Amino acid sequence: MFTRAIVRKIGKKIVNGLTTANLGLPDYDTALRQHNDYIEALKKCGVTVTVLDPDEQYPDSTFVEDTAIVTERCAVISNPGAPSRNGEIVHMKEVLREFYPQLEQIQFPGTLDGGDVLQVDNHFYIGVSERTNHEGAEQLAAILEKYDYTSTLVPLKDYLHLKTGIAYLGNSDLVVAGEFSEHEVFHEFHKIYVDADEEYAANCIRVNDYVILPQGYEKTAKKISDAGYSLIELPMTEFRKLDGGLSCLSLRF
Ligand code: CIR
Repeated sequence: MFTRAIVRKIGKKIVNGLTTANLGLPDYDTALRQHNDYIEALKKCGVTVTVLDPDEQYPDSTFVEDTAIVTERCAVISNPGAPSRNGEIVHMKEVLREFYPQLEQIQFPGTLDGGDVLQVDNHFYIGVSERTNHEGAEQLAAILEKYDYTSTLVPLKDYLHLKTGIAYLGNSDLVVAGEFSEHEVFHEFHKIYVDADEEYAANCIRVNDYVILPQGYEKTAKKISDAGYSLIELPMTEFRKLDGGLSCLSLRF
């Protein structure tokens, strides 16, 4: 059960965010509307949302998920692997202190993006990616162990982040796309497969009684709905242009 979420309003500089998507530049006004819809959706799920001011120093700073790992027992400030994003953690550390008096932190030479961390009950899957190096993943595993959590490292082949291609809904239901569809590490889960042409929809989030899904991915929406979940579908076109998905836009705890 999530009671809180932290999001950061988009700034005008969002157009300068990192991307590999080749979908053009995001439109600020549309992105702002989509972000507002996102906040409303979280509220509908019963979550109290802390909305941080835009941070024009960091174009990607609306993707707050990458700056921390928040759990029931601890919070860990990450160490984002993209140099242009690393400074985002400074303010997030201040913000999270209000909720978690004792914060853990990933240290150089370890790097880690929160988007590479998937929690499944008391176990964590940690992607080793272009952003999260082995050292960073090992540091996180060691921190989590102190709090009686277990973890598995998952080297990535293609995806930017682990959660770009995977989401855990609960009840052993795992939404998987691309390289994770047949990955041996996830063999024991009940899989909801996302077709290649709907790959972006694999980054969905379960928030209490709902699964929030990007709008326009009808096959995936049907599969998740058929599995018994209530859906909220949100337009995400502008964030997709920056390789950003639904999970990236909030820290939920
Ligand atoms: C970046 O490349 O860092 C941002 N443009 C997108 C971050 C997406 N975050 C995530 O998947 N957790």
